[in-house]
Order: sequence, then C-alpha cells, then structure tokens
Amino acid sequence: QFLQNIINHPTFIAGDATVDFVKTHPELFVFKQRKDRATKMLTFLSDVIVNGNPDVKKVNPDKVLRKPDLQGFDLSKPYQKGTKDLLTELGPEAFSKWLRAEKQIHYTDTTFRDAHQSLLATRMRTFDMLKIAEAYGKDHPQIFSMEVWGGATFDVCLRFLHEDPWDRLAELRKAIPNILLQMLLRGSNGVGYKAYPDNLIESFVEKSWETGVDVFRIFDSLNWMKSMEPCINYVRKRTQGLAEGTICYTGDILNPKKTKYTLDYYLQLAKQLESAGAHILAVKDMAGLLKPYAATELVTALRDTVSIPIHLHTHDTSSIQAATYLKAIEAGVDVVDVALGALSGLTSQPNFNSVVEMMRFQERHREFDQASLNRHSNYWETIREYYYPFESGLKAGTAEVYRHEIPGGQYSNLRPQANALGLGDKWELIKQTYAEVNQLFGDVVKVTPSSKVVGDMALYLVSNGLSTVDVLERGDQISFPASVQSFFKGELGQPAGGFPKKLQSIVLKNPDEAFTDRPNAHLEPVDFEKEFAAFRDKYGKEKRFVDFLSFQLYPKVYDDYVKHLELYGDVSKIPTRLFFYGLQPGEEAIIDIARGKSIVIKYQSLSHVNEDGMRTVFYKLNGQTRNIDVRDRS
Ligand code: BTN
Ligand code: 3PY
Ligand code: ZN
Repeated sequence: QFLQNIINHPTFIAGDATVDFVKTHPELFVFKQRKDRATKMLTFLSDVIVNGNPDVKKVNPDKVLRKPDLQGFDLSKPYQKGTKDLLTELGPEAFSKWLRAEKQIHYTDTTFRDAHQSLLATRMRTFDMLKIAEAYGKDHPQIFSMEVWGGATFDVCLRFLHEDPWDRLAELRKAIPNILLQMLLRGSNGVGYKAYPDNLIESFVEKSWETGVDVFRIFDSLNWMKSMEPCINYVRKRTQGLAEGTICYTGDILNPKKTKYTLDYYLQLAKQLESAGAHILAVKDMAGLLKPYAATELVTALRDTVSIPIHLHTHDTSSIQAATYLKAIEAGVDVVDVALGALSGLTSQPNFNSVVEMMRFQERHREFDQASLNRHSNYWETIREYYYPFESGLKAGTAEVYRHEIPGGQYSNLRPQANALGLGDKWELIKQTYAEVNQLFGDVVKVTPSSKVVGDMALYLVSNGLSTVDVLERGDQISFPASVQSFFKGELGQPAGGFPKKLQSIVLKNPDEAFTDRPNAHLEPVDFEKEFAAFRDKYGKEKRFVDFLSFQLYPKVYDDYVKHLELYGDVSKIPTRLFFYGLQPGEEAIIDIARGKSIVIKYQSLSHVNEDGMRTVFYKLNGQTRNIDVRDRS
C-alpha cells in the first residue's frame, strides 16, 4: 500500500521526487484500507458513541429501553395458507370477486408502513420488523394484507436509516410467504414527490411485484385519473398482483355548503377507476375526515355504483374513526385498515385489537386470537420506545383536523419541520395558515405530494410574516417556494376544477408555459440499457437492477446511501438501540452481521480528544483488542 501510494503520487510520476520526498509527504502514510464488515460496523458505532446518531436531535439519558420479550412467540408451527396462496390459486380477477362476496370483515394491518410513518416519522427499521414478521405470518394467516412498503418508507430507508428498501421487501416476503403484502404507490410520482418517466414507473411496478408486493394501492395526490390509469395498467400487464384504484377523500360530503368534493364527485371517480381496470377500490381518508355518518352514505353508494370490493383507509387524528369503521362495516365495506394497538390511534390507523373486539358476536366478525394480537402489540409497545426522538408530540385526538385537514402522515413531519425553522411556537398559526393556503389554492386534495406543497407554502408565509391576502395583493414581490412554482406549472398534474387562474399567473412568470396534460409526457423515457450500464460503471458491476431504480428515483439520496455503505457497511444489521444511541462503556453486544455469522463487540472505553480533534474508541471484537479512531465533531 505504501509503495502504491508512492508510485501513484503526482510528484513521483512527474519524476520530481527527491530524497526528502517521503518525509515531506505525510499523505503517503494514509492507507486506503479495504475494511472488513466488522471494522465498518465498529466505525459506525464509534461515530454514534462520539458524536451521536445525526438523525437523533435530542437524547434523553434517563430513558429506559426494555428488551422485547419474544418468549411467547411460537416459530415452530407451520405457516397456514393465507390470502397470498388464494391469490396465486385464483388470479386477480377471481380473487376480486371472492373478496367482494366475503361476508366477514377483512383487515389490513398497516403497522409496518403507515402506522410508523404517521407516528414516528417513518423511522421504523427493518431490524425490528424482521424480529416479529415470521411470527406475524404464522399467528394471523386470516388477515387480508399487510401494508409494508411504499409511501415515504422508500425514501426514509435510504436517506435516514441507510438501509436498502428492496432488501426490506425481499426479507419480509421471505418471512411472510402466506399473506398478501401491500404497498402505497403515488401514481405517476412513484414513491417520490414529482412525476417520473412512464417507463420508469412501469419498471418499478414490475420489480416491486417480483420482489414481493401483491397489492398496489395506487393514488394520485389530486385524484387525477390520468396519473392513476397508466399505473393500473402496469399492474395488470406486468404482474399477477392486485391493482387498487384509489379515491382520496377530502372535505365532508354531508356538509351542504361544501360543493366541490360531493358524493357524486366520488362516485364518478369510483366508476372511472373500475373502468380503468382496478381490482379493488380504495377509499383513502388520509387526514381522517370521513365522519361515521358520511361513511354510511359513501360506502352504501359506492357498493351500489361499482362491483369491485371496497377497501377503507383512515387516520384516527380526531379519535372517532373506529365509529367510522363501524358505520362502514354496517354499510358493507369489504376491508378496513388498522394498526396493532401500540402503534395505532391519533395520526395512525384505528386500533386493530379493539376493532376486532368491537365486531365480536356480530355477524360480520372475523375471528382473531386476541391474546395473540395483544402479544404482537406488546412487542411494538416495547420497540416504540426506542424511537422516542421521532414521536410527533400529539397527545390527544383533535377535532381541529376538520379545519386544517392535515394528513396523518404529514402531521408528524410538519411539526419537526416547523421546529427546525424556529417556528415551533407558531404551530397554531401554521395550522391556521395551512387551512388558508388550501382555500387560496382552490381547495385541493391534500396528500403526498400535494400536501407538501400546501405545507411548504404555509411555512413560507408564516416564516416571512405574510398572509394569503398579501399573496394576492403583492405576489409579484414574492419568490414562491420551488414546490409551489412546480405545482402551479402542472408538474403534479391537474387539480379538480383547474388552477385558480389569478394565483397561477402571480406564481408563474410565464403562466402560458404551464402544462395542461400529463407532466410525464414532457419527460424523456429512461434508456434502460445505456443508463443501467453507466450506473454500473459508476457504482460497481455487482449492483442490481433494483439498485438502479433506487438511483433513478432518488439520485442524490442513493449516492449518499452508497457512500455511507462504503464507510460503515450494512448498518441495517445493528440493533436499534445501538443504531440510535450507541453502546455504554462496558457493554457487550452480539450482532448478526450476516446469516449464521455474528460478531461479539465489547465497548471498553473512550480516549480524550487529541490535538487533531480525534478520539479513540477501545473495543474487544470477538475477544481481540480493536481500536477505532473517530473525529469528534462537537
Ligand atoms: C467480517 O466478516 O467482517 C468479520 C466477521 C468476523 C466473524 C467472526 S469469525 C469467528 C466468529 N464466528 C462468528 O460467527 N463470528 C465471529
Ligand atoms: C404517502 O404517500 O406516503 C402517504 O402516506 C399518503 O397518505
Ligand atoms: Zn394513510
């Protein structure tokens, strides 16, 4: 290595190396090591010990984190046949008919996706899911599906957890072979915040299916058919999975003063989704605005309007959404989305365990072993504590949601965003402004990514002391956030009723350039052969096609992920407590770094910081002394 450094040195190559060359060039002694996995992992842990995990803003040193109790779970029993087996047997069309004819209510468990997205800023790690996934599949084979992928999880996996979303999906598939796995797909926006080329979305759908997704919940943040239709086609053409066409519910169909999102509006949309080939119709109540009696009207009318099964999703922000489920079940809804007790309620889904009990001794009841549901909930109760830095702070249900209409999945992100901008004590004003911006924008459907546009605008106005009146009166002096400009350019598609023309011409320098058709139509298709080859040239021949898809969706995030991987290895194998908070002096941990391969780490001590700003962390690794030097960034 030393010789390599000399012969590659520019001075040496130029033939200018003198006798003093080695002495005057200390960089020759910096050896680029091919670190083994254990060393990389120790490097990560050392960084967390010295500097903290950069994703954790505030550590509570008094927090007691219990070990989860896995004693009660029986992994020796076999998997029983479930909905995945049934889909394989019947195929999507017959499966859809079967579901529609089912009498007992079906459940989708969102614990592995929306629940933690909405309560814990999407931070749930694969490690904690895999510990319980096999038991889940064996204990609850009668469940309809588990939502485990998509939405914000793809981005957060790579960006903050530094783990691979495809590996997560593949591992969950392996652990849960019998139950349908479900993902949330943002139509033409894929799992991102903007439109992507159609052929990229098509390929993404195909690889998601191959890796393990069975049910694709396809929505558009403006309820725009033109964004959902191609996606429904990709699922039908490229997979044997189920396409769930989705209505995003907003407003209040029972309020006669609200004339934009009426019952008829939703029924028209439902018909179009059925015609487009959806196997299931989803009603996605992302903010939890569908009140119980509105659910009666909506579900009854939808059952009369379409002949595909209806799958209802809500968020319990108001705390009355179990009543909505009761009414929806009475009206004939086929599937409802719930989360295991410990990760339910508030901005998450209603409580699975309790909804099952609500139905007990009723004709649509589906039997679940309550002791088992509670055992699984207790696991998550323990695990949730590890994620305390990511709790949203919402303590109780709030009827305010009917005014601000902030989606559950956004709520837990908007608040820390506001704090980060120093607007923490303006939270009331932000919620109020969010509602006003929605009206200013013409009362739009608010769900990722359109909800982010409204949120960005609200934060912008509050931080600049502006009101929506200011926007209309002196908008020419305002430089609008990028997402707002992009929205009014039509880059997220077309809202129902079109853009408010006056505001559009205020936001855009050239309103004539705004799209009126699909934004994807303006994007070059991906040249897969050429670009995949270029990707492999850059990142290595061993990279898979799905890695290329990650890169295409999030180039910068993916690049950072790879850098992290090279430096620290696969950190998804590190237990969560150590990942976020490091080890305590004297603590020993056994980490499974690969199947059947584990290392024993004992953290011994930490040196003082030296004159170069470095500290040494002392370990025993598998009984041998090992020191790691890290920069102290404090
Ligand atoms: C690495 O691959 O980065 C280092 C792995 C070290 C694993 C050692 S080998 C002996 C012992 N047995 C195990 O299963 N793990 C450790
Ligand atoms: C997402 O798109 O991530 C959502 O959960 C929207 O509700
Ligand atoms: Zn949701």
